Amino acid sequence: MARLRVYGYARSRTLRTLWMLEELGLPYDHVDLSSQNDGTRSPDFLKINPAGHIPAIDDDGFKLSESMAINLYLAKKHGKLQPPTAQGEAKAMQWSFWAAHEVDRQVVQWIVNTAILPIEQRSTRLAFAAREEIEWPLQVLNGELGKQQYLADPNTFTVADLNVAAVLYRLLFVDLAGKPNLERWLNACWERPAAKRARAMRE
Ligand SMILES: N[C@@H](CCC(=O)N[C@@H](CS)C(=O)NCC(=O)O)C(=O)O
Repeated sequence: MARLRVYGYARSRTLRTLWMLEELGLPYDHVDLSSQNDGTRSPDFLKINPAGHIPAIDDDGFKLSESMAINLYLAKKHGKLQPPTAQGEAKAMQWSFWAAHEVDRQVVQWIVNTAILPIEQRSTRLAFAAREEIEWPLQVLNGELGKQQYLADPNTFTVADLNVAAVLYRLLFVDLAGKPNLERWLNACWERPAAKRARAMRE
């Protein structure tokens, strides 16, 4: 059986997959490609993910893309970080879809326009709009985390927490005063040894 192969550089959404793989403790091969030099548009990579986005995996011939789906698949396949009930599994999907839809693109837009682009290329308008768009979702998350310690299984870290905390990686570097439950939970998730190993690949 071939080793699982993950495609994408760590300073991208591939961080989410790398964190999951570190949690699983399985051996894997990392193909460190990006959009530079047309890496994500090369004929070889388009055979892995025709959409040309990272992360993507090749698990012994089974090809999968979309960071949230990859992690849900790996948790289920290996029975690790997998909520134990059908309801818990549904909650993990709910939170993963929520993160992808409500905060992923918006967080990237905000950070790109406040910290990543050269100053002359940043748009205050886009940054402000994105920050405003995530305010309500972050309040919702903070409220839910005031009722229970983790998202899908009240007292246990699962793939739901990994997926959402990974999408919110950039919030580790901003002031979360006023959202103490979110701050506590985000720090706890990223304090995990597997999370630290994944972070070390990009920082
Ligand atoms: N919804 C996708 C988004 C994937 C995505 O946009 N990845 C970016 C990197 S963070 C990418 O592939 N950029 C390079 C390209 O599109 O060529 C996921 O969560 O996996």
